[in-house]
Amino acid sequence: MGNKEYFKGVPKIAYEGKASDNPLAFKYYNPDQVVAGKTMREHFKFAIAYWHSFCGQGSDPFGPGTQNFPWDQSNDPVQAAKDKADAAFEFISKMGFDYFCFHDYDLIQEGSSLAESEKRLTTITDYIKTKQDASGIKLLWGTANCFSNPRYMNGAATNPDFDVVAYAGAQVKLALDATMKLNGENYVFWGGREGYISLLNTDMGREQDHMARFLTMAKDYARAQGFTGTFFIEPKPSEPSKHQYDFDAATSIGFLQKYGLQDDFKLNIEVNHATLAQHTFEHELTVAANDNMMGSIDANRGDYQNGWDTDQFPNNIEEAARAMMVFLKAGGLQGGGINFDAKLRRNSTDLDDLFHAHIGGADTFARGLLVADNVLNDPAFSSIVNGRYASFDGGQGAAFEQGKLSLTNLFDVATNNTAGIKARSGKQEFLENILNKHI
Ligand code: XUL
Ligand code: CO
Repeated sequence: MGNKEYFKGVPKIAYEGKASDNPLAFKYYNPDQVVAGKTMREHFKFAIAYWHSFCGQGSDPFGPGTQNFPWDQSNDPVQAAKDKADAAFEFISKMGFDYFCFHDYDLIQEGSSLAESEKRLTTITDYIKTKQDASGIKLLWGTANCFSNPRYMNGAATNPDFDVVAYAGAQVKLALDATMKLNGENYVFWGGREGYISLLNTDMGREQDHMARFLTMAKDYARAQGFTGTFFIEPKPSEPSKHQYDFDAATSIGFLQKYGLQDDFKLNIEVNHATLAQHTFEHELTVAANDNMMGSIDANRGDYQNGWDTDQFPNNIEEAARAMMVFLKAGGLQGGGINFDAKLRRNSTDLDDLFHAHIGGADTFARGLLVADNVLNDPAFSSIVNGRYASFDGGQGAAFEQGKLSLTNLFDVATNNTAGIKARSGKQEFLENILNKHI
């Protein structure tokens, strides 16, 4: 921690249980509590998002920031970056979380040339490394912001101008260097403007080939430097582009498999991106888990009445519980953790609002995990799901699953079925009641 304390009067957040009235305490997130064989701390690997919590000051397309962070006052970019790092590490330590995530230019303002940016990144990563060593706080993943600078208005890896693609490559190289220097466990690609605004001016097939080529080069570079972590693609259907190539989990998995990237890349599933794609969070996790691609989670929530990425802090227990059922059945995440990619509302202007937001988010996931574990261990629940597929457990159903039947065999089975097809209830309402009982 630097000399200055930014979050004065806020102690380290402790678990006090649900009977506690202390707003600055966890009610459900008990890092040391074992659920389904692991502590909550191990299950979740909670991370804070540098950009929302320490960079964004509440600006939106209709007005400037409202939050006037005390660590963002210096006109000297290096001093401002160090102050921000001091505030971030103080906050993460007080939350008792183990991880953070960043974009390259969240850490320090981009320079006016690549050389200047590289110099700045070296200075700030040197500083952050000492803070990591002192606190034990780790880097869950790093990424490059290849979408804010106007040079990327037509995309980064998918830009129709090779000079921009090359610039993005240089930026990703520096972001990978920074991630590896800080012992990042993973590296993320969110395709900010990798998509199109109009198909009239876009060669989609060529752009997707370029994106795959770019990802392969980034992966090969990092592997050659000894990086053993996982790369994540973060699906999102639109915003800022009209259409993003990593539309949803199924589209992204198809893309990775088409270009032979599925062994090095997994998915980072974000709640609000799932709902923007007209899916549920639970659906996107299920699609990923089915292909062993459930890499990491960006935790937040949308607004049920709004069609944009509101990135609110998670607080929907049922949504979290359904997600944690998928999570537990899959045996957890492939290398990632739970990053709070969420921002305070523009009118949440007190410094303690950031604590309430993260406490609520962690408690929501903890409660979701406890509910999910109870539901999965409820015999009434599992017997119904298993029972629905019992006809495949033996006889001709098992032969079908094993690939031993032909279409003619199905014809014979159907013809010989003199008893007819019985109506079998899906028992949805019954199962919903069991879920709600455990909530
Ligand atoms: C944008 C988003 C990003 C990525 C990292 O919607 O989720 O913050 O998580 O670039
Ligand atoms: Co995200």
